[in-house]
Amino acid sequence: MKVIFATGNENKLREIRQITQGMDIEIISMKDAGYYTDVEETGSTFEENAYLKASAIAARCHLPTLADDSGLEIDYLGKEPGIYSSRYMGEDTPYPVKNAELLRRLEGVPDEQRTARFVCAVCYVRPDGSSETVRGTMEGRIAHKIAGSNGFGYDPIFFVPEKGCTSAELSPEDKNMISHRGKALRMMKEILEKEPGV
Ligand code: ITT
Repeated sequence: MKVIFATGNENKLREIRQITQGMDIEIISMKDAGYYTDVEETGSTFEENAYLKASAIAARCHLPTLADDSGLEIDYLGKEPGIYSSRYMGEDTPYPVKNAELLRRLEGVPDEQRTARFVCAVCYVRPDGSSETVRGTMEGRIAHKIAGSNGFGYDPIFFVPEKGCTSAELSPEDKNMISHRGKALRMMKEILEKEPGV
């Protein structure tokens, strides 16, 4: 099954390709499909924004389309940066700066109050406009210092208790096995397998 993945984020795309390897899904990037659109994320939930991105592209290319809207929720900060994760401190601010600022805002906060999660909503929009959305999460807590160079974004400050390290210290395979994105895409696979013609 061929689907467009409506994302401009190369790091996401790399993970999406790794996770869907061996699944009966051929992922076509917007770039490869010859489409580009920077959809305004005006929704108030991950699910709404994933739908906005997937439906905008599906309406233009008339092909089955997936999109991912994801982010980091830090409980102590009232679930910030949440749906604003890529826009936090400005879209062009480098992640080492964003991560250092979040660590600063949590200075002196004990481990039990540093709980956080990565959330990933994946939305599938059919050419007829109907849609399905799933959500995957990965629970953890905000580390006390930046560690690791794998992954992207907030991975270097996201401590995964079951692994005893940050998600930036995990191999891509280990991260994908437990990540919000891995979980959401495996749930979406179940839906896609039931699609007619697949
Ligand atoms: P598209 O909308 O084009 O897909 P984007 O980067 O703008 O790309 P989002 O609006 O969904 O995507 O923002 C997701 C942000 O959440 C991302 O830029 C990271 O800052 C953070 N994030 C999501 N998943 C992550 C992960 O697995 N590891 C680290 N940070 C992650």
